[in-house]
Amino acid sequence: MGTDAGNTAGRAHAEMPKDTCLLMKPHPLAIALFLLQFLPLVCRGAIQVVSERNENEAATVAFRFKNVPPPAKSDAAERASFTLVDGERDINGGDLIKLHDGRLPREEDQPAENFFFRAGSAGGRIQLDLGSAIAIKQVNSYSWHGGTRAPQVYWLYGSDGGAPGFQAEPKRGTDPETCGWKLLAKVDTRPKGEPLGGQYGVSISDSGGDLGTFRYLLFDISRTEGEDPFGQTFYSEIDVLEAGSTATPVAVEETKPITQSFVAEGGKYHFTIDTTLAPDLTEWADKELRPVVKEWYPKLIALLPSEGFMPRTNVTLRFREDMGGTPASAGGGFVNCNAGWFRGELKREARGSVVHELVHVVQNYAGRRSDPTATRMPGWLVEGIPDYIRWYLYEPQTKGAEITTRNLARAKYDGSYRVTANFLNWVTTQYDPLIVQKLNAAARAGKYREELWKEATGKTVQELGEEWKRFHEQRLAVPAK
Ligand SMILES: [Ca+2]
Ligand SMILES: [Zn+2]
Repeated sequence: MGTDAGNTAGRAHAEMPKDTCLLMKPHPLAIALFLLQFLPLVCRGAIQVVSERNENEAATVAFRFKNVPPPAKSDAAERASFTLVDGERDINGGDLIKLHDGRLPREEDQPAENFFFRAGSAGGRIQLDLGSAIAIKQVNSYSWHGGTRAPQVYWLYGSDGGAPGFQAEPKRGTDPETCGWKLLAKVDTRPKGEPLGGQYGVSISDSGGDLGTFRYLLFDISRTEGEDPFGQTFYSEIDVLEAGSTATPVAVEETKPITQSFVAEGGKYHFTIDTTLAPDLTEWADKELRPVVKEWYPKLIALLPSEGFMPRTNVTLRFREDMGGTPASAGGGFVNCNAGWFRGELKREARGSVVHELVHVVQNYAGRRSDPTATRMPGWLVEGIPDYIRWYLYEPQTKGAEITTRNLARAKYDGSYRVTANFLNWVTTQYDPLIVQKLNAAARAGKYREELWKEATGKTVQELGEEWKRFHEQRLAVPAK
């Protein structure tokens, strides 16, 4: 634990001061009355904290609220320097720059686009240095998360840096009010007795004009809950609006969904291709991918029949930018396509990889979660079957699964993907044209057993594997061992 809640613990629920203009401690009645008559002259008004929440369903990438202004660009915070005074940043999140880069997360759970304190910690302190003392009209803060990391709990202090004994970076053990800071507001946007998720906007201002003239601001940020380690608010942006300035709202490209829907087999199967995140691939997907999906999804179902099988009737292909090094993947009725990888493979492997993923959609193998008695289909077959169909039935002309002198030495029947595809093709042509169908049907019923190989071919899978390897060694004229 790098930090302790210290003086912040237990304060989160406190009410904010109604009047921050009295500069003196309580005085005898006479002095108080004396001051009161000047109040309208010396008092700046009252600091107001306006906070609003868009519940999860209503939250959009634009962060729009009724009374809290939208996040701003080119405000004073954008030019300020932010310092982590106390506490540790969570490395799954963004750096402090995320708080004043004039950019917003695009969804409720986008850690890298927010700043938040380390999981399990009690929060911390962040200091803003505006470079020089300026009159501040408003301080606004924004956060977004689907759960307990959404609401904001913090105390805000301001200072012009001029008080004697001023400390620019007071740690949590030090009450900022003892070292030249003024408490401006206590923020706690947690709704009572409701789920905390959503998008929050907080606007701190003064009903009498400006908040004050400050060079420094200090945020003492608390976690929203301590029941689990994940009470650290996802802060998306902090704005500081200078008096007399007009804020430029952050421009948000409202992404219009780009989807194309089509059917196959007279409406029996429905498909959607979603290129919202890769608009440049829309035309290719329409011209090149769509016909493949439309033709091959029903074909794959016919190639892999089994008793009582009800194939999925709705399949969505979506292009994504967050898949790292994975070209494509499938899960449920979804095929995920890595937009970056596809861009480089449009003329080569893009379509075939989708055929491979569609086989996964059709495989629909029994898992132990839904059927505790299901046997396990080995991974090399789960991947070998889609590659067999892809390389030998969909695009045999590309010869993508050949055994050559270069890969022969490493080739093993259970080598998965293309190597297993080659093995399955060999067993199909040499022993049993229905071997793939039989293995698939067994796996779908949760009844795959290694004996299936012997029952179908008279040989064990290991014997077949050795024979297959010898076949290639002789074909490539490599002397057998
Ligand atoms: Ca900003
Ligand atoms: Zn696969």
